[in-house]
Amino acid sequence: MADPTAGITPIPGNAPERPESQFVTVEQHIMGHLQNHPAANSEFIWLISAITLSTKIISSHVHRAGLIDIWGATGDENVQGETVQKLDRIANDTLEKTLGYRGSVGIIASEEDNEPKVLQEVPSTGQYIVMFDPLDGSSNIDANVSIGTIWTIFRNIPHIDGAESSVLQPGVQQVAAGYVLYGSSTVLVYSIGRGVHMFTLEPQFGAFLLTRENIRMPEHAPQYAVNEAYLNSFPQPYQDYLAWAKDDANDHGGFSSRYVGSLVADFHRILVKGGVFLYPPTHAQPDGKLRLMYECNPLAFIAEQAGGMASDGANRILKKMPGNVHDRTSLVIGGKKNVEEVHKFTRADVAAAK
Ligand code: P6P
Repeated sequence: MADPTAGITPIPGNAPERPESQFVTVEQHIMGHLQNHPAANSEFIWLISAITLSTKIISSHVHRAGLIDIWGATGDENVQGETVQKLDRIANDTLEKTLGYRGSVGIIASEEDNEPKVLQEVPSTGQYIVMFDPLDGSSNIDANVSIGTIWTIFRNIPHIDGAESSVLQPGVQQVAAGYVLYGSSTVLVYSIGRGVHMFTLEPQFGAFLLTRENIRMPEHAPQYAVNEAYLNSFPQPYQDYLAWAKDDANDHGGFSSRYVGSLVADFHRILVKGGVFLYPPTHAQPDGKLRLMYECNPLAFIAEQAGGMASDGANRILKKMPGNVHDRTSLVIGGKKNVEEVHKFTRADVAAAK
């Protein structure tokens, strides 16, 4: 068989030297970065293999949606009151089953489940908590728009009784986080706090192969992503920022707008090309729409590891203390200078200093 990795040359980073022709899987890459890392153990790699396996299975379903009867809704509603798509259910069940076989996973929490689930009672084994949005943007499935899986890993806190309280940790406690984008290709992006790295699924033999290392988010790009239909219900500072961004007379030379309406797709574009994503508070969603624990925290971890920033418009996302596993938050995430431009309007302290 021809070398399947021919032409896949990772952008050199600080990874250990290896022959150009050798391909690097996610598990192999993490092993290379784990020296004296708190998660440096085989249990962690075994856990990561549940995420790579699950998302390969989900990818195969997503890319066959329509060919087999997985389109449309199940007729159920999830804890969010949202209609559960068949693919949502498939993705959620796949993640729960594979993670369930990993003895190191003590607790899982999903956007699809009311409460976190305890998988391992004995704290000495279940040392990790895994939280995920199994298929974010799933309402776009039938329109063939890119969708994604977002995941995050925390350490379990066994001396705290009950799953609900163990999962309520601030984002700075994340051990690892990442997402998988099911788009024109299926890409996995992760960080264990040692930079941000991207892998592309090679469908020929079903492996995620390293395609970009140590990704740095552009500090600034004249592009914003927001659902402008809600403009009139945004708090005034957000309206003022958007008016400033649209005003060609300003020294930024004019912004353009890109909005997919699928968080993982919008974020991945910003990670690679720069810009800023905003989901401000609205009349309908006064705390913002997006979920802190399994949407905003993982993406904020990735953004900061890539040199970007993430806030709720005022406060750093990773420092927010959750009150409930399904807490919502407003979100401003993107290039450092892009987010700072927004904060000039949304952070009274910064605005006052102007
Ligand atoms: P709106 C998808 O339903 C989602 O949760 C995110 O993926 C996306 O960023 C957001 O909602 C879009 O929300 O209100 O603009 O449709």
